[in-house]
Amino acid sequence: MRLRSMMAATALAGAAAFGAVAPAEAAPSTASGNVGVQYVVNAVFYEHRNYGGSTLTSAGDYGCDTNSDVDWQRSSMPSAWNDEVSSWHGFSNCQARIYEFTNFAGASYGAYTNSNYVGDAMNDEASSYKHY
Ligand SMILES: [Ca+2]
Ligand SMILES: [Ca+2]
Repeated sequence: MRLRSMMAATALAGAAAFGAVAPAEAAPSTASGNVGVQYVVNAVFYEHRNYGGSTLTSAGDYGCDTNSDVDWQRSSMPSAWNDEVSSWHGFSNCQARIYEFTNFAGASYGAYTNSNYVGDAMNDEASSYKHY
């Protein structure tokens, strides 16, 4: 019973997050005060391959452009997420590249919009990432 209500809450939160993407992209705003529509989801990282397990949402004030430059980056993962990522979905036109170590060092994988498995070499290794 408890599990069921948790799953329902997760589904609702997911729907709310994705619902916020379109309006924020259509009208990017620097206005503070309405965080609910200011952030867009750029990627969702997953603990397991094939988009399974816990999720880590990467969000920003806006999505990614079509240039090859870096749009967003995170030089270290949240501590609970160091060496955990096994797959991801990209959103808001973003691709992701993951790095073995913090500060974008070591081996890397990507950039891809989606990856249902990062491969044996990079599985449970990601410690930083960039969005393109
Ligand atoms: Ca994993
Ligand atoms: Ca690592």
